[in-house]
Amino acid sequence: MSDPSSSVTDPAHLALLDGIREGKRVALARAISVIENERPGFQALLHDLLTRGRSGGARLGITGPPGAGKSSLVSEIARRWREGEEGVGIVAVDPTSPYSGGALLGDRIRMNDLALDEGIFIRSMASRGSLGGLATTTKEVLDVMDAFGFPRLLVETVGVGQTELEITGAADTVVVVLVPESGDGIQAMKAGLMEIADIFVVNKSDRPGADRLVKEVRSALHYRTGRTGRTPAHHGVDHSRVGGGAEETEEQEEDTGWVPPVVQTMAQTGDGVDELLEAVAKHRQWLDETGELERRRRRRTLERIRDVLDRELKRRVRRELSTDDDLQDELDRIDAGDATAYSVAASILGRIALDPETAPLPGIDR
Ligand SMILES: Nc1nc2c(ncn2[C@@H]2O[C@H](COP(=O)(O)OP(=O)(O)OP(=O)(O)O)[C@@H](O)[C@H]2O)c(=O)[nH]1
Ligand SMILES: [Mg+2]
Repeated sequence: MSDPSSSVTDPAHLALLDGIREGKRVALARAISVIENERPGFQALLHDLLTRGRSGGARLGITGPPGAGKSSLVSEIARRWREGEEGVGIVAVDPTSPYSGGALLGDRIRMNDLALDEGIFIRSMASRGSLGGLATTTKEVLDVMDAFGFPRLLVETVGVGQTELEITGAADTVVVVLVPESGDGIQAMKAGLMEIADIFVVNKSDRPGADRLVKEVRSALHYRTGRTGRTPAHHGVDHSRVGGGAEETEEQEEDTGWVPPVVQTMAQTGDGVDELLEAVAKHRQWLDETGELERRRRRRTLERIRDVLDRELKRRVRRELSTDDDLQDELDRIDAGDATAYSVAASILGRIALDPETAPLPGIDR
């Protein structure tokens, strides 16, 4: 039975909502496609899914340079969670191609027979939506998996500049994977990874230079915390303020903060993955106890409102100005000195806002 208060009007989408409620994976897969392709009514679908309940699944982000072993780690982690019978939703984000990274993950998972596991759902996607950045769509797909009821969510992004940093908008806990080769230690500082990492992994510990990299990262972390008397500011938040008054000593401040541990792994063999999961659990406990989880989630929600607005405005502008022809009259008026790009933009904005067809988000009452 469909919910009479639903904002979804499309019968196909109503069927998807029912299917998701009944735990049907095929409905989940289709709903994700609707959202990924930003098909008409996708916002209403998300709205309904999110208002009807979330599992509040823990979101673990894995990022790092190409080939660092992120997918290998993801499949090892998923396998362990499944041994504990927990459902796992996985999103693999590929910055360049919608296929290669995800296909690789798919292969790896298949090797481990994980893809056949009903408790695991894997989706790979491109990092850029048609109108958003890492996007909003990636985060929405995680939301859908959460609404479906997966208590564990994993998101893998290949760290290339911004996407690496954007993972903080998608995950509660961010794991940055580094490898001994290619001077990653130094690069990490440059790319701002120090700020976003909750946990560092030095993978490919079988390779030479692993111990040195661990030391490098540790000393960089120590330098940061030692110099400022604070734990690293994470996600724009000054952790020294978490749960403490101004008169606290530096030592006490550090006790309430989080110093990212550095864990060594060999993802290929699974060595160190148990230790990594212990660190993840500890971080989660820290998030809960300090109220940081709540703060991070609220910050993400705030970001989401901005993202959705941004995307919706772009969408409407595109619809309004689908071809250059739409602007010929305005161009003439600008030529004649009766208008400027600014006055034209202002009047288009007014039109977009007032159009009764497009003013509310489709299917959602104001
Ligand atoms: N020697 C060694 N190789 C590893 C280890 N972990 C992963 N690899 C190998 O590194 C290669 C890349 O592994 P992936 O797990 O696909 O790495 P990734 O970071 O997901 O790669 P992209 O998604 O393409 O960026 C594969 O050939 C793995 O078998 C490790 O601990 N030691
Ligand atoms: Mg991968």
